[in-house]
Amino acid sequence: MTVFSLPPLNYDYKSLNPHIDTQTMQLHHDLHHQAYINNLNKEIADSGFYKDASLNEIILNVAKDEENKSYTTIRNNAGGHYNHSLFWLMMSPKSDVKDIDKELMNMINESFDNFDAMKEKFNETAKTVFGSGWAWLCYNICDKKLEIHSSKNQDNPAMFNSSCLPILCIDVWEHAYYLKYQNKRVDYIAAFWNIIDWANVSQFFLKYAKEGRLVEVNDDGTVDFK
Ligand code: MN3
Repeated sequence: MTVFSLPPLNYDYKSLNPHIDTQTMQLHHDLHHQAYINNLNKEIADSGFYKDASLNEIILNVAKDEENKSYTTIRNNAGGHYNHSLFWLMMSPKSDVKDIDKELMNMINESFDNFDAMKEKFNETAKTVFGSGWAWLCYNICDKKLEIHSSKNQDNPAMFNSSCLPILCIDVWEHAYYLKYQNKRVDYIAAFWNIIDWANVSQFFLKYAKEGRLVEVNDDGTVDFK
């Protein structure tokens, strides 16, 4: 049976300060992400549903299993494990826009006219998620363009459209920002741009999305950049 586990962060909890505070990182990683993993492991153990599936297989197939009694629990918690695993890799204390690969920058310019227009659309989408959810920059393999989407709860865009492959995301659940920013979600979204790991985002585009593949998150939450 597949057992899912928590990936370590590639940086210290405190290293994203002042943009994301230490306590938020600790609670978010150690407790919130771990809870999705625990709930996912328990549901699979109890139900036998998806007992030998990889995390990517669950993400890409769960929407077809709406009739299953484990559907909602698996959808929420597999989404939680996948999305957070990716989110930790989207961030770095050594963020530098110069790390954006040229091919990705060309795709941004082609899809949105320019970088700032993409950023503005991403921010507006993140700001207007009602309740808990995420905003996403995705590569659409049919249109061969980048698109921006939002999702509710722990849904991932690829669950409902396997042509829509995420390369960048922001968690806008209150647990991601409330300790430092309280109700000022907009300030958290603005700060996020100071800690984006553009080298990793570029790899997600080049090695996965552009090749028509959903970023492969291993069952232990790590990603192989191959
Ligand atoms: Mn979260």
